[in-house]
Amino acid sequence: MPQITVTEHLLLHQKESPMATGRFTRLLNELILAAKIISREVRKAGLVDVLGFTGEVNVQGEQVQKLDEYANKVLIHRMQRAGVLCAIASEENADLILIPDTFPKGEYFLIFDPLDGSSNIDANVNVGTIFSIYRAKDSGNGERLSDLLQKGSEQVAAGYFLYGTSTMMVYTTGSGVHGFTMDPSVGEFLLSHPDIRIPETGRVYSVNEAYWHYWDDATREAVAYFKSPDNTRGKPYSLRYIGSLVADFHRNLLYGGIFLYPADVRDPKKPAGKLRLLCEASPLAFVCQQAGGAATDGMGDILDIEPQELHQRVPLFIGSKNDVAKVSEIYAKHR
Ligand code: AHM
Ligand code: MG
Repeated sequence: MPQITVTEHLLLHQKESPMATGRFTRLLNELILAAKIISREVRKAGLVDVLGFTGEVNVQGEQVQKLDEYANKVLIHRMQRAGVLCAIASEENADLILIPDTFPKGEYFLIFDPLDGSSNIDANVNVGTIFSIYRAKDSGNGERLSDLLQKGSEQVAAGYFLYGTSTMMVYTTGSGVHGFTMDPSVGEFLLSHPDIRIPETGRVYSVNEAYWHYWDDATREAVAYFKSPDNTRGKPYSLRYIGSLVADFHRNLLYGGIFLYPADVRDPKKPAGKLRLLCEASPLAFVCQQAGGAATDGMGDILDIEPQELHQRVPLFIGSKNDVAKVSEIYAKHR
């Protein structure tokens, strides 16, 4: 069977788009190269001295691990040189990262979580890189936040690299979701999951249920629904929670299910939950929507939220369409 590489796939799709200039393909190719470098490093994590905390604290107030830092540096270094970006933003950097004058600039804005789930690295659990791409608004030069912050529905592309039992790339440009698996013998991502569709109703719910006491009534009712033998499925969903958003999301995308990270009413630092709108929720919401699923913050579609700041957090309920609709229905009842 002929194998389609991700580069071939990008070129074929580029041909179908009248807007295509090849610059966007270049952007994704640079991103793929960065991910291959990160994947190589993640693979040898147990062999070399890259595990453990550096002792530093990132912009979110969390301890940074060495691999987070490495992934962040690789992405910034490569993407600043891509020649197609006007600015970059990372979960690990408080401010926008500009393109030095020595490199050509472009029209795209890239935002990423360099190594999502990194608190699991020491236990050899799957981690991933989540990315989101926008075109800068016409109004400015693409170096001011106001030129760049846009709602998720404006994304040009989004996806993730999952460093799991194999390394995968899953992405959308707004015409379906496609998954590629890295063949390590040739160092290429090969099309393995064309046109991924998430089942309309899932069989898994994924949430950190230890926070039950800190949830509001709507969240408790929603989680109780998925556990109940009397739900519309007629039996409880299975609980699966890795604690790596990108890995939990990927499993639910393939098998059907819902991932929940609600607001924590106890913790004043987490009134909007833990996850970040721009580098986690929006890109996965775009992928999910393109696979036939949905994502809400309990009030409305994640993709319709106008961001106010770079590191804004948001409650996230994402996955199979009917399961997300159930959560929205319960939240609406409690308003
Ligand atoms: P990170 O981006 O710093 O790794 O944090 C986000 C991670 C998600 O991958 C995961 O879903 C969540 O934190 C788990 O949080 P908790 O331990 O509160 O359940
Ligand atoms: Mg993350």
